[in-house]
Amino acid sequence: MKITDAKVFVGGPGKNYVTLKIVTDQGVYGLGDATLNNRETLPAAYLQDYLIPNLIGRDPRNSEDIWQFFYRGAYFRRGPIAMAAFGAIDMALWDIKAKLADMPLYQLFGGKSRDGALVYAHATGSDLEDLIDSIAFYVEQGYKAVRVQCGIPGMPTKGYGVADKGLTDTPFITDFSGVHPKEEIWDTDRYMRFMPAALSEIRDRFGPELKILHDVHHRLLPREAAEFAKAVEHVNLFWLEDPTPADDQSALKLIRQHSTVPIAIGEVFNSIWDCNQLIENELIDFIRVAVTYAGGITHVKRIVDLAALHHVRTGFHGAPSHSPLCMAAQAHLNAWAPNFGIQEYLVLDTPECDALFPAKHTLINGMMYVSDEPGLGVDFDENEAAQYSYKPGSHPIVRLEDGTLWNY
Ligand code: KDG
Ligand code: MG
Repeated sequence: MKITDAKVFVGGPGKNYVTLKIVTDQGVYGLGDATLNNRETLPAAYLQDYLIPNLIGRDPRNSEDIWQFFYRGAYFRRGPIAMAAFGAIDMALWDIKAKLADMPLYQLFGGKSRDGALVYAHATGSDLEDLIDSIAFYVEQGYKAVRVQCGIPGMPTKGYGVADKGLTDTPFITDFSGVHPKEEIWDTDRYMRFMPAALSEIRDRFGPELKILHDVHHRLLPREAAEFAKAVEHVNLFWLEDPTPADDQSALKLIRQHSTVPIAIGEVFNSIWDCNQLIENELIDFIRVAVTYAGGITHVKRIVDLAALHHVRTGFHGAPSHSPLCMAAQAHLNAWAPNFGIQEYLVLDTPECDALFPAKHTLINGMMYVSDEPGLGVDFDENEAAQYSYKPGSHPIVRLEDGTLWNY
């Protein structure tokens, strides 16, 4: 069996999805996602210029050897662009493998450990009352877990994760007016004065059952993060996400010394080498890698297995950064993983997105049910894709009030 062709498509409804299609001499094809948010043309070029020419003629069933060939063969290892490109190839090869077996992908990992996987929604408000309305909206829809992000009084711009248009607006964060980023202003003191009390009030309003998550989005220094984690301990958060930028992994020790609040980190990690020490030293509770950014199913499954040895559960990234293909790969891992925790999931199933990526995975009452179709269970309509193309866009950047550049 041989790979005869592979194509990359960039574009989609409201997003620059990077979709890879690998075609074989037996008519079976596989699909993968290489969408690297706001840098989409780069994994696409890596695939087109270097990886695809080396894929043609290989046996697609040898997904492990192909992964090692690209990872070791590049000499310069890791990095989000390369790992997203390898991730798409790997996802597509697992898709082919499961289609050949005529099984849904989770069967190749060891079958289902659960029927539905818990997901969390994003609640957002420009102030606390708005946020409470937004949480109530998701609770009424049956969600058991909600991430809560709030505008901070007195902060000149809205703060991370706060949507522009009210309670159900998806904060896509990409500004498609070009590659020059908009600027936001961050003020740690205002955040530290407001957010712990706001989280307490949310807990009081919604009671003990609701799983409440909050994303600091890398904004605090280690000592501040420890103070924050201590201050919110009584709120009983499901997790506190990215309290500090995790490049300095020893910072997490300080948080642990001061608080038992569960910590979730990893959406910017792209390899096991970014998180093995955090996991082995049991400094985190949830690992947030995404199948796309972290080298595909082959590599992420290794991270999940290492995490399981250290009581670290999964909480894969699922912002509207990834295409339904990555979300499906994660849904199959979620169905299997003995150490599954939760899945971030923003409903993107607009009619346009469903037409581009037809699939039968379902979301009912805040639980995700993986489809039993062979493979990933997501298709890609090339005729639909023909109407989309790449649109330049950017994340905002963040500065302190005096102009100092800060962490987005
Ligand atoms: O591209 C950046 C986004 O994926 C990120 O800001 C989303 O932090 C995020 C989250 O938790 O979903
Ligand atoms: Mg996050």
